[in-house]
Amino acid sequence: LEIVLATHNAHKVEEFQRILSRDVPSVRVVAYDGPEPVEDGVSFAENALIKARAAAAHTGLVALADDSGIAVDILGGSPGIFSARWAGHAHDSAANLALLLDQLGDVRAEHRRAHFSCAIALVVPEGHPAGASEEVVVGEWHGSLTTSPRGDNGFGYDPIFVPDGSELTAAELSPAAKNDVSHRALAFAQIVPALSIVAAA
Ligand code: ITT
Repeated sequence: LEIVLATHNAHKVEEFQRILSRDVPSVRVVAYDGPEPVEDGVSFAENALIKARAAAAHTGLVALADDSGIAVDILGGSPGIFSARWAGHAHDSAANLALLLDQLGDVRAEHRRAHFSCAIALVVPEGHPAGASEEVVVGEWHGSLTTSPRGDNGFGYDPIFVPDGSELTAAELSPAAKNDVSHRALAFAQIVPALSIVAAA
């Protein structure tokens, strides 16, 4: 099965490819280079569906999309769906996490709770042998935020996120260790059954 991965974020593509080749090796991923839809949903799930629908419509292929971000309890769930452009510049991770640390100031460790969310949408277009369908799943990864960045692996907010049960930040974990437990891995595990059915059709 050839599927199109509706993301322009190279880090997500890399994590997806590792997880896919581990869990559904019969799937081959092609990158999406068509027009980007306006992500005007109010949730990770809505935005993931918007992206997957656009990629499926443009390519005629089965599409997967990821919409994700980090929610900080004491900030009422921000940055949330605005995580990619929290400091105003899309994908400037250093600026985004510096702003977030600034906003938290010297808030004590027990009040620095946060979680990553990842919504994955699967859209099977009309005409596919499996029949047209849509499904969205969400995975969460809970932990707390450090006061300064640590580690070089991963991307985005990984250097300031310490998952529950770990002393290391997500950026200090190996890629394989992150992919065993992350919000993306948890969401992915939930979409595997549907993906396997589509792959077998
Ligand atoms: P696409 O829309 O092209 O997929 P994007 O990066 O713009 O790429 P999002 O709108 O879903 O995608 O933003 C996700 C942001 O959330 C991302 O840029 C990171 O800042 C953060 N994020 C998501 N998953 C993360 C992870 O596993 N580790 C660290 N930060 C993550």
